[in-house]
Amino acid sequence: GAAPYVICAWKTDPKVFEVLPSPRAVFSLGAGVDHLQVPGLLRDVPVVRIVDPDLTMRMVEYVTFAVLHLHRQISRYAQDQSLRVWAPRFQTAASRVRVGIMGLGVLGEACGRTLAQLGFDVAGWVRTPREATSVQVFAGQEALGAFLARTEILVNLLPNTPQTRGLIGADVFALLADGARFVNVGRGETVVEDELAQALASGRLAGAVLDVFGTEPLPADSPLWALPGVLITPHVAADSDPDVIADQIVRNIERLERGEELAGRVDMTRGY
Ligand code: NDP
Ligand code: OXD
Repeated sequence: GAAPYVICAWKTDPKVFEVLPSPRAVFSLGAGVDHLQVPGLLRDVPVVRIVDPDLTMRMVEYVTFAVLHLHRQISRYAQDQSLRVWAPRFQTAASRVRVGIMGLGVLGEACGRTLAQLGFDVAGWVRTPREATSVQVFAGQEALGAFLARTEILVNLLPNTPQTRGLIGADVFALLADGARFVNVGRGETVVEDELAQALASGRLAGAVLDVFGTEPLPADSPLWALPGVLITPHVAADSDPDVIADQIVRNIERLERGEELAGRVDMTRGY
């Protein structure tokens, strides 16, 4: 029969790629492509991800919400409200709060810009050294300690790759500034979840907003559900608009037909 044309995939059964190992392209239906690191998919098949201003703005919305939620002590006030308690607390100025974003890619950059506009003192951590940008940038493993030491609200926007898997655990939490809080919107696999629960239970972390988990749905017996100061959402930080995805795929198929470079192609040997 004819060679399969393209595959559009979101957490597809890897068996698909055993049966159809050489499509002309694979389109991830999300920004992440970790679900496409599957044996059977040939190395030279182009893999494309979603890069879209609408998705980016949704992530900016969510991360801004999460940082403000933690910064403005909303879980404390929600608890007070449930007890009919009126208890104003000291509020630090945003300019005195150091936010650190792990992963300053398409999404991390945009989130950093908005948080800086709100007055937060923002820095980012990346893999590859880069020229100075609107926020302070720390690059590579050797700069991770300095980045963490300055960070009071840590935002994880890293992709799930062999290098980032299990990267955020007790060691990382121990290096953060006093009273640190955590936002995870990257991937659950980058976090050692029982060490996260421990850091929250012990008070090493003073709060968290968590959207992604090692196992999704988050199992009912996970301790994370019931920890005070922890807000959990079911992997909804930034959904993709189906019309936008369809349109991007159609335009990329047109490029494929014309023999042009695909937009949003991922280097799968790098993993993101
Ligand atoms: P990009 O590929 O544009 O950016 C990834 C960033 O991570 C880059 O800055 C990159 O560094 C950095 N990075 C990657 N590996 C390492 C490493 N080993 N050490 C240090 N930094 C590293 O991705 P996006 O910004 O578009 O998306 C990020 C992730 O967000 C996605 O992969 C996905 O997992 C997640 N996501 C979650 C959603 C949700 O609803 N919760 C929705 C959409 C995405 P460098 O700049 O040096 O390359
Ligand atoms: C994505 C996601 O990668 O929704 O787009 O997590």
